[in-house]
Amino acid sequence: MNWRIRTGSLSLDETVLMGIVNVTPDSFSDGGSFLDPDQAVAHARRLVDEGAHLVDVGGESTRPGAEPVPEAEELRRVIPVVRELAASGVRVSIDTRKPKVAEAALEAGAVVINDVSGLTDPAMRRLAAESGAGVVVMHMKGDPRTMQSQAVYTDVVAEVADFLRRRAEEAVAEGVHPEAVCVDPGIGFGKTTEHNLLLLRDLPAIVALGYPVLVGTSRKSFLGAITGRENPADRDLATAVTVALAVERGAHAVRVHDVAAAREAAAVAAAIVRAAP
Ligand code: HH2
Repeated sequence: MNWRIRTGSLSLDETVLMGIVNVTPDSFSDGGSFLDPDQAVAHARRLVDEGAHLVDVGGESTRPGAEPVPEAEELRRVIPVVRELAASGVRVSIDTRKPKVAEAALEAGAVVINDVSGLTDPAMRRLAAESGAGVVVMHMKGDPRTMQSQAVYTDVVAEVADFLRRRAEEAVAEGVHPEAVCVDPGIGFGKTTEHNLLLLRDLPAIVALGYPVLVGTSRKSFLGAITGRENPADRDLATAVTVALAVERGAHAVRVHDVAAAREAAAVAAAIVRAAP
């Protein structure tokens, strides 16, 4: 199985490692660390050296309660970083909800659109179809400002799977190549700890949709709630456990801050899954 991205495809035989680079002052874990474009580029290169297949560049925090960032400011933050990385051959995914930002990032060389609003904006679907970019369709309830007050589900796994199926089908109907679509249950986006755990436990229900599945648990607050680790940077061990379990349950890609740890966790989990008698 392959995931079609703009310039070719990524093999899913091995877990795809998406390294996180937030060019923001306020991301919950690395906010303020990589606001300077040179620092962001240097960090992205470190992640590639550690094994990242893709680097996810974002200029707007989507942590619960985060304030939206104006388009011009988001462009100012991310485009120089995308341009420099893409020019040196790094595969870049642009983490944005704004079609204009995605479009400029694609022009600067990005190959994947990572849209945490699930391609709800028709302009984003059009752009995805016309550009041939890979797309991540993620589940979120409401928007980052309000999502935690909307964390109400009758059956979270069925509802998230149904949302992803409908959004993916809509994108394909509007011209996005079916093999360009990757789906993501949106861990932490309008979900309680219990909802996140159920989505991870029952991940095979998302995998059964037939699209590549990306999982983003990295350093998120439910891991702090379980382990007592208050500082997000201290949650990489807990994150690695989720990576192993997600891979064991069929995830094809993971979005992480600590790429080196995730790489080992994914490799061990995949080896166990594939062990021959
Ligand atoms: N999580 C975050 C941001 N983008 N994209 C996808 N596809 N899946 C995710 O789970 C996901 C995502 C939030 O994490 P982070 O970027 O570390 O923090 P912030 O939103 O505060 O910048």
